Amino acid sequence: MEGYIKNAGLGSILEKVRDQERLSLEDGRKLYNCPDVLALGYLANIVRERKNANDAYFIYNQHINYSNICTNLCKFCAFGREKGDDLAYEMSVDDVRQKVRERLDEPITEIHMVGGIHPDLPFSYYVDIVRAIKEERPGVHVQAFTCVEIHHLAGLAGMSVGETLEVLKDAGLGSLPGGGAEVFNPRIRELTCERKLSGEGWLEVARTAHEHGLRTNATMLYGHIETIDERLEHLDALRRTQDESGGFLAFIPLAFHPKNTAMSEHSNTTGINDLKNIAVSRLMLDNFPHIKAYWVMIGPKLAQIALSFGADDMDGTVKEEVITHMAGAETSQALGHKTLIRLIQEAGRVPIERDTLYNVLETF
Ligand code: V47
Repeated sequence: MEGYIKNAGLGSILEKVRDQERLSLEDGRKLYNCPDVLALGYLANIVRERKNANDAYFIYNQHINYSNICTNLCKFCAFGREKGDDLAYEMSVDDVRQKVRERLDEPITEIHMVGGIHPDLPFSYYVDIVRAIKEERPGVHVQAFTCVEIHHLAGLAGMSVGETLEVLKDAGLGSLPGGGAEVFNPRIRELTCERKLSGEGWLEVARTAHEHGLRTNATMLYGHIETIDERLEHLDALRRTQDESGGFLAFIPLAFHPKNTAMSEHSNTTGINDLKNIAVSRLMLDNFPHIKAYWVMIGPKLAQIALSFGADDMDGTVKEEVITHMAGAETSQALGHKTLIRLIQEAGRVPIERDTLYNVLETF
């Protein structure tokens, strides 16, 4: 295998990976530019197995998107709507409660809840929806509100981000999902999401969450106008933040879905691009414990293969996914518990049902 990796031009990176030495941005460029995806997978798999052995995680979760009304209206997003739009919706606290009640017979351990940047819902609404979820399902872990939403909520509450997080924590918030990161570079933000919190602002909220004992995830939306260097800069910013705080749990590369967006002239990402982003992120983010292959975006079949290209997690059952499906995703909106186990076993990995914080619930 050593000869094969050398022939692919990655011999010096193989040595660094074996010696557990940090890869440079130049190494990252080499990896992204390497046409041999199997060589990338081989390297990423060394790190993947060192960190997570033969285990592949999944979770029994439920997604709730409390509202799609959004003032940011990012060009890559098919979910956000202006208030008054025919497709705009907003759940009341009781609607959110009802969503939880509908599935009380299922062994859901996590509720993943995000929405848009709503122009006029008060801070109390956000506290109340978290509280309502915990009242209906006291044992569930509420992973809710991206760093962008948290920044908005702090503005509504007239409090610091830290104080805002403390109030939400008291209401039952358990951790933050990784959305809203997009690509941190200001050029990309200017061209695709000019009203959104800056990359630096996103990282600052994540840092504050970590200081307040809340773990968070991180994402990168790839496959639109970003360059390889802008991807690497994004990964490097996450790596440096993680060096300081250690609070990130998982990184999830998000494949851009162009349909119904203001960027619909772009094509969908390819399988090779998806696998490259999984592999390169596993190699660059040496201080992230987990890399997720989000089956909703790349499809269950590729997510299964991604388990040999750096990923150690397939996310979960999900159900009623809206954000990617509004943007034309052709995957189903839910995967059964049994299907997830089968996908992982067939990939030659050991399926581990986890909770949000990666505590093992059951090994199959
Ligand atoms: O914040 C928006 C992205 C994110 C599109 O933390 C799009 O475990 C692709 O962050 N094509 C929401 N992506 C999803 C997300 C997520 C999903 C699963 C697990 C976790 C986690 C986080 O999706 C948004 C935005 O970055 N997005 N529009 C689109 N057209």
